[in-house]
Amino acid sequence: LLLETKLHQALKQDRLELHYQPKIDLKTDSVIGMEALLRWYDPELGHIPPDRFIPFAEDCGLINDIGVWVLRKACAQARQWNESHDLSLRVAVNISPIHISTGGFVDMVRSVIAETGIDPNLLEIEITEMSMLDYTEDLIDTIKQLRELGITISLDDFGTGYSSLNYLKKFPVDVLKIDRAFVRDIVPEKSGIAMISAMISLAHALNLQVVAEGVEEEAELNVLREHGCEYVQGYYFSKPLSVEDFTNLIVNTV
Ligand code: G
Ligand code: G
Ligand code: NA
Ligand code: MN
Repeated sequence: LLLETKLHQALKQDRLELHYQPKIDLKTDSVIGMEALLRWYDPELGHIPPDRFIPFAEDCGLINDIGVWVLRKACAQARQWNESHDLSLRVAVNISPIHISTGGFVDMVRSVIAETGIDPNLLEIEITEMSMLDYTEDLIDTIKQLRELGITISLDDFGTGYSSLNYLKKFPVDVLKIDRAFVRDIVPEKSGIAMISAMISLAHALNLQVVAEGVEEEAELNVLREHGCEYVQGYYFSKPLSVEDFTNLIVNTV
């Protein structure tokens, strides 16, 4: 209960923060967008990682309010960066399967787009593979409506946990994000390369683009490049950055 009260207050008092991790296009080696990642610092409890408080927020019913807050904040920030620096960065926001399955989700997104003035083509929504576990026709319909607005839909943490290739052909997504567990296995194991190569081929066969997460080593990057992966994220390029640090990055490199 203490944690719930604190999280609720942090949200109401605007004390949650978003960090942004650059996404790199391997064709041009340039930053083409960023993933918004939540950070929560509590004066008494210290830094609480999203791995801990997101599942908690899903359990206690705060996740939808958090999702709206994140979407608003990320869209407003992306718009500002794009306007100030004459860029077309696409911002990716993580949305909980609980939230996206809530009635009125598409209307909410539509109003955030209107309110922040973001170009919907520069907005991406990441949903985890978990969302597909017991999907409904309503969820598929929601995703279709979001794509009709111009929003990119990506399937996060692909290959972990509940993988079933069956849903992939039913789900109208644009991008497949290969989980960093697979990237970690690239070097030095040969079977790791085979897995990555197969995942990229599968994605391309389904007309999906591929993002590899958690790229830390040049050797990993080389394998991904060789196998036609389009985009990467990871510490090799940059960890998630505060607004100030991300601003410096785009000022200096984009
Ligand atoms: O930020 P970090 O790199 O520690 O992320 C840990 C986990 O928390 C990831 O699985 C990530 O998807 C999730 N996460 C981070 N920010 C958000 C958010 O804004 N909303 C949701 N639903 N999950 C998030
Ligand atoms: O689950 P999701 O993919 O949304 O979350 C991304 C998580 O991965 C965040 O916790 C982010 O901080 C973390 N991350 C991003 N890049 C790297 C990396 O290169 N290595 C590792 N170990 N973690 C990373
Ligand atoms: Na994500
Ligand atoms: Mn992921």
